[in-house]
Amino acid sequence: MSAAPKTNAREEFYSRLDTRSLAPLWERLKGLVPPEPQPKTKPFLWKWDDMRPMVLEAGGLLTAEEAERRVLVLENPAFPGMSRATNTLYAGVQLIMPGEVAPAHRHTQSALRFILESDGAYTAVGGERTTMRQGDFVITPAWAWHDHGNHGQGPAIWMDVLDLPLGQFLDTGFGEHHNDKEQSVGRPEDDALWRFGTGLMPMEGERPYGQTSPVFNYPYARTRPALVAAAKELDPHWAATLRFNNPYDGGWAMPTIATWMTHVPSGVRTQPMRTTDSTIVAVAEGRGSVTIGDTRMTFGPRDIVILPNWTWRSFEASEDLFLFCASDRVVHEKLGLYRQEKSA
Ligand code: 1HN
Repeated sequence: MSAAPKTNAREEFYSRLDTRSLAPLWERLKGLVPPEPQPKTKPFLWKWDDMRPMVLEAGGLLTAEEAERRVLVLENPAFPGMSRATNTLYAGVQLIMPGEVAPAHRHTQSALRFILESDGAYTAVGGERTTMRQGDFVITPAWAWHDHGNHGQGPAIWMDVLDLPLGQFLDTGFGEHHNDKEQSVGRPEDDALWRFGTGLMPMEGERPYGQTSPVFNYPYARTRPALVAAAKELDPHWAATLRFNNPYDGGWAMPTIATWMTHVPSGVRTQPMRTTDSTIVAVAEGRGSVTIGDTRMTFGPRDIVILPNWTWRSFEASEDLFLFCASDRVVHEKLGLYRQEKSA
């Protein structure tokens, strides 16, 4: 699919087309249908030791309430000014100091939190609070009221991931504020986990959050031992990987963001693979390195790494690694676009 050679007559024709908002497809086809995906997202690493003091500094400049959400956006250098960690996902690090409240609001975007540091922070979703502990994966379904607070002694810091860029593409993003700073809480803590997260399901009743899992906190205290158990048999490319599922149908926990955790035991190196989705990785525990294309990055606990789409990657653990991952894979699968390639 190479473009036809340019001649003066053709060029002159193209500029006349342009004045009528028309364009020659044959000049564009190659760019529109390349022989393989052309990733724009760049590999990137945010170090916890850089992020933490800066988000705490923001805490000295304005309150959570003033900010509405006091967050440092993780902006991929490929997308300056666009609030994108990858081509399709937004990510940031949010701070709530003891006694503060991030006021209740809701929006059409789906959000998740991966907790990096917390001593008694909570979020409320749909009339229920959950305490957020380090390593927990917490979901805010689309259009669910949510507010956050901190009853602990120290700062609470977590990574937010939202499907904002996807919503921007579809032009479906909007939200509203709650009349009250905090929504009223009508159910006991961990109610959702007891009703939906024990291998049991209510016999009757509607799905409370449409396509999103009704379990909104997947505690690390449960995930970690499951990963350790799974590591008895390692996959050469995925090591020990478990995905977070929706108990209603066994599918992904969220309709637009795929989430899973990978455990790479110390000394193990995964075989290179590439996938059509782009992935945000937060290090829950451990140290190691990742080779992304020809870039090698060394990381430690609570660092955040971007794996661009369709780029070879391989992890190596120098200490037992536990990685939280979020990608747009679920959207690729729904649209029949997901592909992966694995080195032998
Ligand atoms: C949001 O609602 C939160 O609820 C965090 O914590 C980050 C980024 C953009 C739009 C809404 C939150 C957000 C956000």
